[in-house]
Amino acid sequence: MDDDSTLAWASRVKPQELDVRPFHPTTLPMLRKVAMIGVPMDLGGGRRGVDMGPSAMRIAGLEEGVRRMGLEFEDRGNIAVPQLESRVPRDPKARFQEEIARCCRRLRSRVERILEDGAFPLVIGGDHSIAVGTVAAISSHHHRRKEKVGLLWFDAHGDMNTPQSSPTGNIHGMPCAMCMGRGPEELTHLGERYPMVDVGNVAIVGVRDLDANERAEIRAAGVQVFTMREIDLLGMTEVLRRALAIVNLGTVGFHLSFDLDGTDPSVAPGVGTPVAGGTNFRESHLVMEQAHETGRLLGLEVTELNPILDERNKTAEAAVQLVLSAMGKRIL
Ligand SMILES: [Mn+2]
Repeated sequence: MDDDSTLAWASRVKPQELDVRPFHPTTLPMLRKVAMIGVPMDLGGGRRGVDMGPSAMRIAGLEEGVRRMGLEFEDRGNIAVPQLESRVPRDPKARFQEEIARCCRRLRSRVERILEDGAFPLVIGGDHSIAVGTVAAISSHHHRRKEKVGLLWFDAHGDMNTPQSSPTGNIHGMPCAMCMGRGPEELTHLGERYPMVDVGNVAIVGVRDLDANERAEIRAAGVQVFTMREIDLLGMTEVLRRALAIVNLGTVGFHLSFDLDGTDPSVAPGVGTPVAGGTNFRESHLVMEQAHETGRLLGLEVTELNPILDERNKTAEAAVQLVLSAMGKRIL
């Protein structure tokens, strides 16, 4: 962010206003069954490889790990995504928008089915553009029950661009803004509720790489961003306490959209867009553990795994462990 006190920005909400305890009563069922959907999507990014993410997670033992925790696991396969080579982007400001919207609509209905079945939706990407479909599903499902949802966005980037601000036109740099109603209608109106989430219920954590015009977008939106600087200054425990208070304020719970590039490349080298200076191994797990601890996690999505850039599937194996932490795996 700009040099005018990032800490003051992150501290806009006073800690005393953020008592994490008195949440709205929740109607969430106990987590018993995890249902996974793979989305081999790479139309939203500038580099090939993240379409292999779902396979790499399966190979790294995701199902076995979840089952070993005593939970049921159902692999509901992959969403069909067109091959990048077979397509030509129509709009350079929002590349492959039609294709991405089509896949996200498909993903939305698949995730809604999982929620109706009373299972926990686990979405494995794929580039981060898929979050529009996942969040649309979770938002719509609860909107029909007159409930609001929050969004915890873990990422090295803001994903707050719009087609106007984006230097690349890659949609994976825009989904967080879209979930808050900023961007092309075809994607922002993908759910039954507009916006899918209120800006006051969104927290972005782990940011360290923003585009020049994206900073203005963040300020215009008024979304709460906790950059790596806040994590350094306040510690991950306090940052998560504040972030979780925001996503749970007046909501039934929240969705966690976890971009693996938020984690430092020393822990997760195999990601779409690696950026130095990310959260370490334990800080990343703490995000998952504290999210689980609230008992209000509505869905989890892990994105931007790029097996081509990985070292012997190290990032996929780390990602599986992170998922297990979010499902309630404990050290002791
Ligand atoms: Mn992202």
